[in-house]
Amino acid sequence: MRFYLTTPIYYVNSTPHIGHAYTTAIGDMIVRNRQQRGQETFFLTGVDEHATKVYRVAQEQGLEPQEYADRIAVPWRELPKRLDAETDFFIRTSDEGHKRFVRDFLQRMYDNGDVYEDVYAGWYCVGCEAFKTDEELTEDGLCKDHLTKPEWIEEKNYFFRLSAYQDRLLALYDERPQFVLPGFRYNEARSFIAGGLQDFSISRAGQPWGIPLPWDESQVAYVWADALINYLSALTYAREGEDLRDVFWPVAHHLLAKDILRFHCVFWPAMLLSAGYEPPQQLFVHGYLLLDDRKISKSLGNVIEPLELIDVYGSDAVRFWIARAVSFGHDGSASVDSVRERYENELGNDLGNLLSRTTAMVARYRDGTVKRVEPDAPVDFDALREDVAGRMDDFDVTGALDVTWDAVRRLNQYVTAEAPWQLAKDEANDAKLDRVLYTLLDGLTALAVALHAYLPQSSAKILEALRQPAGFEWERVRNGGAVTAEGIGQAEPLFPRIELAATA
Ligand code: ME8
Repeated sequence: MRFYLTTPIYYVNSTPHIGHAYTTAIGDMIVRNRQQRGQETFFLTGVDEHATKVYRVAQEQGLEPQEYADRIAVPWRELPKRLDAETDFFIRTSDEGHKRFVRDFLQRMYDNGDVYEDVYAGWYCVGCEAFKTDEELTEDGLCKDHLTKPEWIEEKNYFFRLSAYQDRLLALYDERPQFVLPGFRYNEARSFIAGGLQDFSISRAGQPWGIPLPWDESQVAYVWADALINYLSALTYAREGEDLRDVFWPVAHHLLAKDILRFHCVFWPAMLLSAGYEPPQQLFVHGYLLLDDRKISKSLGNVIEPLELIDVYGSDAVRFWIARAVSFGHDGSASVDSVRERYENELGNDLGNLLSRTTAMVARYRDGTVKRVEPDAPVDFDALREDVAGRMDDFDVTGALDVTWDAVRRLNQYVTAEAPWQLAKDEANDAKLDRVLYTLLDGLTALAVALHAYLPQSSAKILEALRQPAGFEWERVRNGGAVTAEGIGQAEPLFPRIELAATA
C-alpha cells in the first residue's frame, strides 16, 4: 500500500520543454490515482546540476556554476506547480543533503572493493553526458543521438566494476519479469546485460563542478554516478527529522524515457547492490513525444514552452493532451494544434457541455434539486473502476483515459436518447425525468472522480457544480453514489472558448 514514484531529474542547461512536462505530468496522474485508492505515496522530481553541459552554459554566461544553477532552478521548480503536479519534494543535486549522501554511497561502493583506479582514454559526448565506445558512434565518429563529434578524454579516473555484477543482474531480471516495463524494454535491458558488461568511469578529473570523491578530493563524481543516487538521497532529508528510506525503499518506481534506459535499468541496480541497497521495485521506460516526427530538443529548434501552453489552455487541458495525444509507453507524434482540437471537441463539447446541459436542465425543470432515486445504468461504473485501476497499475495511462472517455460519450448518448427536454413537456413523465436527471448527476459525479487524476481542477469544479461532497475516493466511481442535491444552477463553462487572438 506504499508507492514511491520518481521522474528523472532534468538537466538545467536550459529551461523546461514539453518533453520534461510530459514525464512529470504523467507521473502525477499515476500518483494521484494511487492516492485515490488509499495508498501512501511519495512523488519526487528535481534537477541534475553537475553536468559538463551545465558547467559550460554557466561559463558562457560568465556566472559561477552554483549561481547559474540557483537562477535556472526557479523555472524548473515552477514546472510541476504549473502542471498541477503534487510533488512531495524537489531535489537539486547541489543540496547539501544530497552531496553528503552521494559521498557516503560512493564510499560504500569503494569499501566493497568495487572501485579501482585506471586511465580513461576515449570519447565523451557532452550532449549525452556519456562515455562512448567506437560501436556507439556513427561511421564518421559522431554521436548517434546528437550527430556531433564527441570529445577525446584522457585522464585518470575511478572505475566501477560493473562487469562483476552481470550474473547478479541477470538473476534479478530472471526473478522479476516485471522489473522493467513495457516488456520490450525489459528485453532490451536484459540483452544488453547478457551481451557482456564493461566497467565504467564514475569520476571526472578535469572538471571542478561536482561532488568531490570522499577518498580523492581531486576528482568529482561523474554526473550519472551523482544523479542516479538522488532517488535514494532525497528520502534521507526530504522531511526533516525523518528517514523515509524505511517507508519508501525499495517500493520505488522510476519513470524515464528510453534515452536513459541503460543508466537506470543496468548501472543503477548494480550501484545499489554494490552499496548494499535493494534495487527499486520497478522501472517504466516510455517513448518520445515527437513533434512533426522529430524528438523535441533545443538543438532541433522545435521546443514547445510548456508554461506558455498552460497560459493559453490551462493545466487540465495540457495534462489531458499529454495523456491522450500519444499512447503512453510508445513514441508518438503530436501537434500543438491538437491541443486546441482536444480542448474544443473533447473537453469543451463532450465533458463541458454535458455538465452545462445537465445543470441547466436541473435548474429549469426541478428548481435546482435532484432527488436520489434508483438510476439507469448507461455506464457500468463498477467495471470502469476495476478496469481503470488495473490499467493505471500497468502504467497504461492512455488506455485508462480512453475507457473513461468512452464512458463520457455513453453518458452523452444517454441524454440524447432519453431527451429530457421532451420528457419535461408532460407531467406524466415526472418519475422518468427524475430518474434521467439523477442518472446524469450520478454519472457526472462518478466521472469527476474517475477523471480526477487527469483533470484535477475540472473534477473539483464538477463536484461543486453538482453540489456533491468534495473528495476523490476511488469507491465513489460507482453507480448510485451521488446524494440528493439542492441549489444547482447552470454551471459556468468548464472549458470556455478561447479567442484566437489569445493564441497568436
Ligand atoms: O537525461 N518525450 O536529463 P534530461 C518524452 N539528467 N520525454 C522526454 C522528451 C520527449 N521528447 N524529452 C525529454 C537527463 N523527456 C538526466 C537524467 S536521472 C537520474 C538523470 C523526458 O533533461 C524523459 O523523461 O535530458 C527523459 O528521460 C528525460 O526528460 C531526459 O531529461
